[in-house]
Amino acid sequence: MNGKTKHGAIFLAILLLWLKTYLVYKVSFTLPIDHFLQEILLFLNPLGFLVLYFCLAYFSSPVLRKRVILWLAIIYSIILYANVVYYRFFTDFLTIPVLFQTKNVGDIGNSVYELVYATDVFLFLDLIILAYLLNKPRWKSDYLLKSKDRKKVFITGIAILAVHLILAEINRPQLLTRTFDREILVKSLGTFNYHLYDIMLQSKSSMQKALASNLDAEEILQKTKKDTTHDPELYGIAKGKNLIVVSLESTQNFVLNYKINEKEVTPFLNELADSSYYFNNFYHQTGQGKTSDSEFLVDNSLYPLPRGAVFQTHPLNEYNAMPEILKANGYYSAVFHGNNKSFWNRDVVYKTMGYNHFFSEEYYKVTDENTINYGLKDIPFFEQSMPYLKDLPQPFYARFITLTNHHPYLIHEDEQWIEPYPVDDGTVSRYFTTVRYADEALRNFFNDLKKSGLYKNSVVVVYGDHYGISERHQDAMAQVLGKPNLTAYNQVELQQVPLFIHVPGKRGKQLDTVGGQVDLKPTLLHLLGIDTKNDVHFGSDLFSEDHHELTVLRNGSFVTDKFIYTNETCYVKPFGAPVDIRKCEPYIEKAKEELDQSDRIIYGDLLRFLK
Ligand code: GP9
Ligand code: MN
Repeated sequence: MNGKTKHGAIFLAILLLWLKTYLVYKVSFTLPIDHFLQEILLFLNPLGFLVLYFCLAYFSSPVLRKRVILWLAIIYSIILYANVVYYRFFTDFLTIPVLFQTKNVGDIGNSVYELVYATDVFLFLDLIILAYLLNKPRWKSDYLLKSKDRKKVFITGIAILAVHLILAEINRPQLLTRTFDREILVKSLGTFNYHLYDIMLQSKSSMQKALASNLDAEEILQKTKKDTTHDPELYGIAKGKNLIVVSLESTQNFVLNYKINEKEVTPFLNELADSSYYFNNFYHQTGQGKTSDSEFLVDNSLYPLPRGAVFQTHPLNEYNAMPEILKANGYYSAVFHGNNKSFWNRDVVYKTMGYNHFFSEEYYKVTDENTINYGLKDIPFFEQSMPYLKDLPQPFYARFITLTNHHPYLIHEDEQWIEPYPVDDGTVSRYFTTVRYADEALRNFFNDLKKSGLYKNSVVVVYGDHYGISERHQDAMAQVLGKPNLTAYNQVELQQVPLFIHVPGKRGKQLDTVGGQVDLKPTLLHLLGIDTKNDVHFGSDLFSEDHHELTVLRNGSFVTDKFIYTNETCYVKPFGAPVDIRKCEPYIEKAKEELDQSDRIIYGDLLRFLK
């Protein structure tokens, strides 16, 4: 047997999967490459892992080895493909907590058809080639491999991985300790090393609670600023009034005042901007938990987690959520949502957060006609909610979660009140039609609130939960926004969601204050005259003159009154020219620290030490 073919089968598998992974990086993921080192890293990053991974085949008996190699290749390919499909929907990579959320992922029903392409079979072509080649007698050589040679392969794998990690660290110092952005992790580490890293994070976070002590709690909670600044005129202006909060599914700020064929996409929201406080510089700060993350932000003024949905991973933590605080002030609280109660683990979390009642799907008359996509359509949802709302003991805190404007943005023809946007991208094109529908649903709801007399007695808040159009649609979005192309700066701007706060007796006003969902809790409590000095929160009152103008997004990008920081670049507003990084430096550490502290509170379940 000559030396060359000894490891043949393994090398063949490594080579095929290596090339496939690189191809997937280039075709299926959008991984911006800023310089040559990054391109080298991207090319190299599957290799070290693959060599070590296929060393596993050496543990099998020589007779079975070829079969084991094939199975290893199949498993690798399935994980890679799962990432491709997940990426198509979320522009993000899988994490361990997300894998345990399969119930919700399964529920994306309609969306899945859009996410699996016929051409995907090419992603498995290498397996067929591999199976065919391994069947040829030439690869028999692997049977005779000596243990000395196996060691050589293993050591080569370690060496490649070491070189790769050193390059990755040069490219981005503190990669493993300070990075919240999965895109950078995958780009530098590679999909599979990243998964291993993720498994490590998972074990670490599980241990953090067990190891957390009163002392940690004191240290972190000391550091967490308790921003209690407020506007003296507005503080307590709605004392004793009801609080109604509406979450608008996937609604981004750019749809406001947008027209298609001279027709407004959001005629009602545009009117609402005249009769309430409208924040046009307001950001979602959600991560993988999407809607549930936005709910978490609003009720707790803590950041959601960098991986997975906090609703799923930490539902039984001790929180000091809005419903609990309001309960202590005589309020009754309820959530209304036309989807099944266990989606995002809501039924469990709402109890933890102190809600008195959850009106989920089972409280509504749901028929084939009045549902689309995920569940009950927004118009019947609000209509059927009204009797329940009127019966709640007052004052109440009521949250409504809309649903119709959800990917893949489906609408019945007779309810399509605006033309789809003329662009060759179905998602972007249809998006406008479901936004238009949700806008009408909201108009009806406000009319009903007025008729019932609740309107004049309630603070009504409406906000967008998170983006609806992911970065994957940037070509179509550039067209929508009339720009030649979209920059990283534009992508951050696109994370703006609308926020309206209607305060009885107060006229409309547009506010340019930079803020995010984390700010809602102190803002709303202050309007109701409830002080926040003993509450652990990361937000600050949007109406305060001293409002903390640093809005940190969950991936570590941030926005201040003057700058936007993303992809390690500092951009100056309003046109987004890149500027010297030093301009952003004062905030970079702060932003990281804020996310880090919030994470430590959740992982360690530190609020339990406060009780
Ligand atoms: C599901 C709804 C949508 O109940 O809130 O969730 P999302 O996919 O947007 O997180
Ligand atoms: Mn949502």
